Amino acid sequence: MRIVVLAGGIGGARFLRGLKRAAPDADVTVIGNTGDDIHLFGLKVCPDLDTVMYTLGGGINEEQGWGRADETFHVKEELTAYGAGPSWFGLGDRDFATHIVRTQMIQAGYPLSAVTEALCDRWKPGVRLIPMTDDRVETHVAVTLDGERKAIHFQEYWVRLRASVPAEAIVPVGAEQAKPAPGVLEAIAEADVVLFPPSNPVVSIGTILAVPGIREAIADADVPVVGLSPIVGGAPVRGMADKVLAAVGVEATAAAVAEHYGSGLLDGWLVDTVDADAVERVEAAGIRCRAVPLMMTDAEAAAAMAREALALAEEVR
Ligand code: GDP
Ligand code: FO1
Ligand code: CA
Repeated sequence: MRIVVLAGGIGGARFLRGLKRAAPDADVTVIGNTGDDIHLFGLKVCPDLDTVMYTLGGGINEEQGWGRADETFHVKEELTAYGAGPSWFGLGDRDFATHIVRTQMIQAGYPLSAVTEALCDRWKPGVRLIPMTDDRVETHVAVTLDGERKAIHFQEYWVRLRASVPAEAIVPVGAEQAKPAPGVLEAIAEADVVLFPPSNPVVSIGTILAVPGIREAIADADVPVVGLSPIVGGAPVRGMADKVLAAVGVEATAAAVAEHYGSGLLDGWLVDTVDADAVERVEAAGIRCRAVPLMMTDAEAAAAMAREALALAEEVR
């Protein structure tokens, strides 16, 4: 079975770990979000691609959900000693090697998709990880700070400000000019099922869908598209999805997120058992809906969710 998964970082990666367990023989292609990418110290950092690669490759810092296990921060300390900022983004020594190799290959002329493939040759994530585009897309957030309206990089909004101020708009800078990376549209066209893991609907899956051609390819593909809600009990399980959903005028509920994706895209939607009352509303929107446990407490819980998603895909096929 060929499965295509649109993924951000932590939520997507943990779901993918479950999917691999639930469908070990499936051919999984992950279309990764690159809107979180940030250039620091002359290096290109791809947080969501790295989170998927490290998580599935066994190098992730499990508690944090991002960055490397057994990490040290000597380079970061030395940079801070030189007053070389920013100091709010925690780049570890092992992680720096990934960004150095990636930046070297980019500067040698390789597209991000080829670089990602090369990095995955080491990590062997067990899925094909393709960035949504090889072109530069960076998510910026419009905020008002000290009475002044400005657009800041998503990472500054989330990591430095902890999303403590309202997000007034989310702007995937460069998305309109971006083209799907090689293999993305082909993977969607050949898929037997497309899954939207419980990733951030706005700055992860939304950003991937903002690359011209991707949303259309999924909508036009005559295969089941099934998603899982990242919102449980009216709140994100972690992170700032409620803040960025508010920016696009969507309430932070499991049903509202399904409606936001729309029946033109989604055929099925899984909500957590605490949101069973949302099933009727989602079905009324023309999307088949089931309430199942959606907390990824461990790989087996995530595998159970993946099995439910694949079962729902067969039901709507
Ligand atoms: P990020 O790029 O690191 O923010 O990761 P993603 O965009 O892939 O996923 C972030 C989303 O994952 C957040 O909105 C969380 O609510 C969601 N999430 C994290 N853990 C869980 C979980 O155990 N269950 C569900 N349903 N959602 C989760
Ligand atoms: N998230 C944080 O909350 N604090 C950090 O210092 C931080 C550093 C970091 C370094 C490399 C990397 O790949 C990811 C990192 N993240 C950090 C996570 C990153 O902000 C992700 O984009 C978030 O998970 C939201 O998408
Ligand atoms: Ca992310």
